[in-house]
Amino acid sequence: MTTVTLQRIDALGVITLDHPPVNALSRAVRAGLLARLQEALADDGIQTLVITCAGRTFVAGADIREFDLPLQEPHLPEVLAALEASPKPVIAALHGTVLGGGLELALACHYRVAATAATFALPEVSLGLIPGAGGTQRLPRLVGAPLALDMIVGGTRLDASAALGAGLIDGLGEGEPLALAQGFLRDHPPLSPRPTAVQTVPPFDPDAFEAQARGLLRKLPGQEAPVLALDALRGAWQLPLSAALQRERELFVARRESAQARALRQVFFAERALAGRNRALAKAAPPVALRQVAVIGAGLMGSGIALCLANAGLATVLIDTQPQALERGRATIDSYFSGALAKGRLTADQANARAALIRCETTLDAVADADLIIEAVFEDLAVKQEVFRQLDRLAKPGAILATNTSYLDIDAIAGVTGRREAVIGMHFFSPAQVMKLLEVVRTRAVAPAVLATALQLGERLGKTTVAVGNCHGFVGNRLLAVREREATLLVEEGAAPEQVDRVLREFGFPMGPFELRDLAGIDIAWRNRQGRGESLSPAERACDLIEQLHARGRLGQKSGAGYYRYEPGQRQGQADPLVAGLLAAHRQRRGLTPRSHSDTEILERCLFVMINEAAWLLEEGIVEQPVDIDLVWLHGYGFPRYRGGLLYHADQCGLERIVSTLEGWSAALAERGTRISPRLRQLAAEGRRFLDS
Ligand code: T1G
Repeated sequence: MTTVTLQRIDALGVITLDHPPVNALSRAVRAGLLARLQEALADDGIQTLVITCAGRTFVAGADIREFDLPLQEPHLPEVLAALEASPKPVIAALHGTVLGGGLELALACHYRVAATAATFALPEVSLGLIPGAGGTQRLPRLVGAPLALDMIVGGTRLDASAALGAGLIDGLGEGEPLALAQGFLRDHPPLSPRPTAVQTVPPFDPDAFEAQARGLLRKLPGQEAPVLALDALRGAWQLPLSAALQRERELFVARRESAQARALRQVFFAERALAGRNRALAKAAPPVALRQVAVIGAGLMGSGIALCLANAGLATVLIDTQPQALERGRATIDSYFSGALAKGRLTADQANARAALIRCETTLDAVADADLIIEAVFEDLAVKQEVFRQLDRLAKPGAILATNTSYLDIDAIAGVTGRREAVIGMHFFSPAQVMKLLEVVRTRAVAPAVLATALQLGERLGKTTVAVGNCHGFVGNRLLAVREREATLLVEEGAAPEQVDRVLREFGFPMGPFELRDLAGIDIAWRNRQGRGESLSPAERACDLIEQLHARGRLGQKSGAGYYRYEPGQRQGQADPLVAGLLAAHRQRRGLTPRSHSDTEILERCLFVMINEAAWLLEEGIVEQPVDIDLVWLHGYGFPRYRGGLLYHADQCGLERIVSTLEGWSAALAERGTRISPRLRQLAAEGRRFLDS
């Protein structure tokens, strides 16, 4: 139910927007605001106006759901221009997350007061857009060009005290926003209109500005919106106001239709739909109450998981039977909190309270009171099975036993316990306290309440939590293995690792498969291949580059050399002639005549085999919806967000073209035991898309 009301309190006209859940500026809200404004201006009893919002936040932006519709009047810039032109002073009374069009609305008011917990941002570029209602013109006039650049192009968010210091708001305090506005009015009589747009941008160093802009754009490769947002922003001092506003509007309207904006909108709503599905699952089978959680293994993953739990306010016992490992884990935790304190992310009280939630122990007996136990020990099936035998004996009845394994068979782990229905996978990504993705892996016997508990915990930890089935590598790592295999076959055929990495980096991945392998460690891949034994196809087994590098002690960044050579302290590798020689000798041994590959072939080979494997994941019921696969790779593997996700991208390519391309490789695919998924063929034949299915 949407309402925009005007209430008179003495000579104050209070316009209240009420459009749950976040007061997005839908057409109805814009029309209501314009109508109430005109009523207030016509009412001689009203001398001053206040714009405020009901509910949990002031306007959090334009209504994203309208962006796929034709533009509808009244357009936001016109509404805000009318507001700013008001002959009566207008105060914006702010609280919650004042974002996008909401901040632009506030900027068009003459004064702004905010609750101390309010935050401010123009996040449009994260949606492939630019501020489209005067934000690029009014913000720099209030806060200056450098901070406006950080906010508009860099996505910087300000809290209320920073906003006050920057001149974005004129007052802040505890309590109801309307009361704050009334107090401000009392303390500043008489207020007069103060249009923002007629002010000028405070002087700044243009060279420093351009250097700052270059630095920001370097961090946003491939994204179109930040470049255009910067272009619009420069208009604030390079163009007359009306021309600058016109340019901003033209750029914004064009952005709405762009492929990148469509893709980013798709991701925005997919993330929220997933959270809704997880909440529904948790309602269907009430989760187990978690009073205490135990983590087994204080290594990088275990201590990261303990941090996630403590940050979510959960009492945690971190257990490692190796005292030195436990000390290292504790040190990791303490340095995390002292770092958060130093950077101002946490107050001293918050940091101390969270650190105190983590108790360290050296005996597995300490799991006795835990409602959930997350195992994060060495990635070896026998080792994990032994730990689960002990946990099964020591954990209290009803306790849930979770494993953080990243690809091992969880049914084989559950099978050694007497409580298979209570065993589940919770695959965190490293570093756990940073990475958003959590794969919750169902076993054959898992109880619905156990699944619900893990999903609810994932949401509580702020993770993108995706329920997946049990198979080698689950969803994320199974697709990673397919991409890695294809990349390795490409270099066996004659491509250089640095070419493959460049192509995938230019597509938008943070790094290519060989850079990633060197980062994660060649020894991890070596152990994985050893563990896969029989399941390696002859073609994969023959392509033993990993074994050759491993045998030479080239373990990647950690040993100074892997596929690339690393100068001491350098994370950026250099192509290594030794590896080129090793590849040439390998091809010779295998009787392969090296050939060149186009960038297009490299990209399509890597992506299309992943898309085919993703279709198999759907076919096998490992994952419920195509969008889940997209969210796994967006949040766990750096798939470029502005491309919408792996299967969203497949839909943009066209499934028919993908199938016909795969059929062109069918002989090579057959050699490595890969078949084209019937699901993919069917969708292509019916002219459908993954994300419609
Ligand atoms: N439009 C439509 N729906 C929105 C929305 C929006 N701007 N923001 C949130 N929702 C819905 C969301 O889909 C979900 O719906 C519910 O609100 C709760 O959201 C002209 C062009 C505000 C920080 O980018 O960052 O203004 O799933 O689960 O975690 O220049 O939502 O319940 O059906 O995220 O508490 C700029 C986007 C738009 C802000 C709240 N604004 N939203 O987070 O709840 S472009 C944004 C958020 C623009 C102007 C330009 C967050 C939040 P459902 P939620 P939350």
